[in-house]
Amino acid sequence: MADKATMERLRDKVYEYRKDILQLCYKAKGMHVGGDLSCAEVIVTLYEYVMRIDPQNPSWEDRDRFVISKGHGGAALYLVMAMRGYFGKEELLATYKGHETRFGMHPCKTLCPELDSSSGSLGHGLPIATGMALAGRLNKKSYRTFCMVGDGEMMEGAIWEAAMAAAHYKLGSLIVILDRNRLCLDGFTEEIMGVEPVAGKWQAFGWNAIVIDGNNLKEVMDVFDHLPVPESGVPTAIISQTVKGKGVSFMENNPAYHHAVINDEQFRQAIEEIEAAYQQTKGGAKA
Ligand SMILES: Cc1ncc(C[n+]2csc(CCOP(=O)(O)OP(=O)(O)O)c2C)c(N)n1
Repeated sequence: MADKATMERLRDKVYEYRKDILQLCYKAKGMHVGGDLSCAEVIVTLYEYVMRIDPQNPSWEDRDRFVISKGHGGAALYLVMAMRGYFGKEELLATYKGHETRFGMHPCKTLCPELDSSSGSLGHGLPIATGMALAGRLNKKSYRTFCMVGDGEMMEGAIWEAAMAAAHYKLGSLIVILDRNRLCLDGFTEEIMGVEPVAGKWQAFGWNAIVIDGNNLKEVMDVFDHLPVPESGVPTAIISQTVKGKGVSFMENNPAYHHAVINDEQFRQAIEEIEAAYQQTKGGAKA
């Protein structure tokens, strides 16, 4: 269970993350900013609090694995890895999406070996993560495998093949975090291809389904503090209800900010809003 100092440290990291995402988006002249902002609390908590990792030894065999199946969120992953010291944040900020960079829009393990997997073609990350979890059991390893899936990505059939296989092979060490921000590329999921009932679908496939407010840091930390033990043999899907574009008024719930370029004035306003929210919550433990 987290103490107050840990919660405050994570809260500060979440604000730092949101400002850095905006900086990356502004500098790179375009990025999948909405979904990177929605998953802030979860991805920061995973890398700063939950996962058993060693940034000095990225290929440590016993490390927990993380696959960002919604691979267009590559910047989110690079950023939390930079925050943990896998590589320098300065290098990321200076080279993201540039020529000959190792930090392209979608994560590429060939260019960036510190990653656990490449991703980007929606639907492929969860099958990869399922294989990692199965390999862990066959190799008698105790690591967990975490996989972030988008709610638009739930429309890909391969997600459900993997979900079925994970339950069949009783992969209790596999944890999906479903970033339920209700938007996909160009609109709301329920208008484009309805995915509800989300929790019911994962349960019907033999998974634990736990619904949380994914933009509430305390709820996010709590759910990871109380994960079922891997020996339970049941994989877990955390349905993380979030707001796409969270923290920036003109981006929130706005399909135009799935992938967007932001101008000087928008960048200034966005940073001001994040900073103002930070000043308000400082002293409390709510991010
Ligand atoms: C197989 C495949 N089809 C289409 C795309 C293009 N694409 C990129 S992001 C996206 C929408 C994803 O929505 P969601 O999973 O909800 O992500 P989020 O809203 O969290 O960014 C699509 C269709 C893709 N990357 N891969």
